[in-house]
Amino acid sequence: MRIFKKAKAMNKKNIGILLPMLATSLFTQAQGNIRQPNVLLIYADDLGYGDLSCYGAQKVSTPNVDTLAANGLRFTNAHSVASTSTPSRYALLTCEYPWRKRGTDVAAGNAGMIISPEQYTVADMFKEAGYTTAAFGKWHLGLGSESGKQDWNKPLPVGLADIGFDYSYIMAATGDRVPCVFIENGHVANYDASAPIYVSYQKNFEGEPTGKENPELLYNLKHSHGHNMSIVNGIGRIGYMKGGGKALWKDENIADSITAHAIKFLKEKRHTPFFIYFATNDVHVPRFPHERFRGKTGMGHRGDAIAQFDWCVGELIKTLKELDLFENTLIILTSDNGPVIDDGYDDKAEELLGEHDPMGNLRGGKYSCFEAGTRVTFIVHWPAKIKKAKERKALVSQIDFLDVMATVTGRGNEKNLSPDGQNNQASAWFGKDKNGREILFQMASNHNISLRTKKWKYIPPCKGAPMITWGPKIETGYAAEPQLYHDKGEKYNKASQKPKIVERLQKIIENIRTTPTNSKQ
Ligand code: NG6
Ligand code: CA
Repeated sequence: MRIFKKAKAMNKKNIGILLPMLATSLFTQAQGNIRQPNVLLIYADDLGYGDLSCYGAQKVSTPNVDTLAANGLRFTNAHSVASTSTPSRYALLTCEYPWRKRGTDVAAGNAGMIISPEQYTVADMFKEAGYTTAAFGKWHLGLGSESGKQDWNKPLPVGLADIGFDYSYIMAATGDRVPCVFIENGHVANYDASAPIYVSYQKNFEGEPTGKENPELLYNLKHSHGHNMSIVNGIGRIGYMKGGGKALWKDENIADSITAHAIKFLKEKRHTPFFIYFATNDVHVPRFPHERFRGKTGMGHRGDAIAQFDWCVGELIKTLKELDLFENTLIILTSDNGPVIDDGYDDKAEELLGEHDPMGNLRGGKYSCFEAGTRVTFIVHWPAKIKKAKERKALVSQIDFLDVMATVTGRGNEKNLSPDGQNNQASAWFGKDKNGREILFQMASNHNISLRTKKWKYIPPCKGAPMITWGPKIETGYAAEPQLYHDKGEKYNKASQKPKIVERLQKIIENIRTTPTNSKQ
């Protein structure tokens, strides 16, 4: 079985790989100004298939994203690997399915690093190819060597630098989880020595107010379910923290802050090829956009957070254009999972939704086995390569990110570099192949793995209630019977009419659960 370890990428065997890379890079240098393309991944959080105007949204306008779609490829059947954040992000960065790794469920803010330093990541791959690499915004993949043992007042011993990122300015977990501070290259940014930081997911710190006991202190947002532990910026969170002082973030400034840091990085690193992982907090809860976006959509904070997301995209585009890098920058815009309307705060997202359909006519949503859980917006913009705007129905999965990106850096003809990705998908991602994958896998929050082919969607039988029981009003897709759908809306279960197909697809799922895709290369 192949083992995808970072060390392996550097051993002698791989000189065979590195030499052609060197040749490619010499070749590109010899061409004058032509250099390897920059790559900007814009990774939204909980953005629905129907949340962008280029995907049919009417009540919110996303002109900057729409420009990318209008000059690039807009995919209609592209998927994240899971319907929640941590497993999706794990899969995107390592291109290993999350069910192969313990601890990839929605992570606490004090989780230790989930991707181990020995693992090979997309950032490692870019670094090997001579790129400068950076991550901004939501992380949610753990930090430090051991869960719950971090000393947030000192540099964290293990972090993004160990998995290929030269620079990072990130939130440890989510907006709704403590610690509510940015971490820059493993240190708390704007660290305030007068307010040392303590974090616990077990118990509160003496004398600290909580959303549960002190609801009068929730001056910015009240919770609708959960989120009643520590209060930061007048908003209740998951987990307890003490201290932080001037390092504590203000939710209304998060989008500005990550955008400003990314722009600074772009300006400084303009002369080398770069890979930027730009992971927004929008449109995850707590949604609390800057006041200049408030009231823009009439849909309250959720809609306004979409407008804010679009603004971030616009600022990045503007900067790339100013630096004359827009032509040769590959931009991929997508989301970690599908949408949820009320995810635990009373932000009036349900009341003000009106005709807007975040799910874009798909069934289910975040957390779910149904399509809205993982079918996400996916736009590929690369002026140097993609000359004509197109809609693409190809089946595309984020599990192929690393291997497809390897082809972008000139490593196209090698074996796949990740446990589960396929480099032969590059032609679909860049518009040449109209079909994409034959099969892709979608993991729900209960770990049930569904499968999609061009024709069928198969959801294996599993335990669990048909609706989420703890807050969000979302159909889970969990059922004791197998489900086989041909229709986009997943309404008509054909499983009992097509037992042979069910049997075949069930076997494929059992196989992918235990056997990495590239283990037999
Ligand atoms: C849930 C949170 C939800 C969100 C989610 C993770 C509660 C009641 N709900 O447990 O608000 O944080 O986890 O979302 O705590 S994700 O997009 O990062 O996966
Ligand atoms: Ca998410």
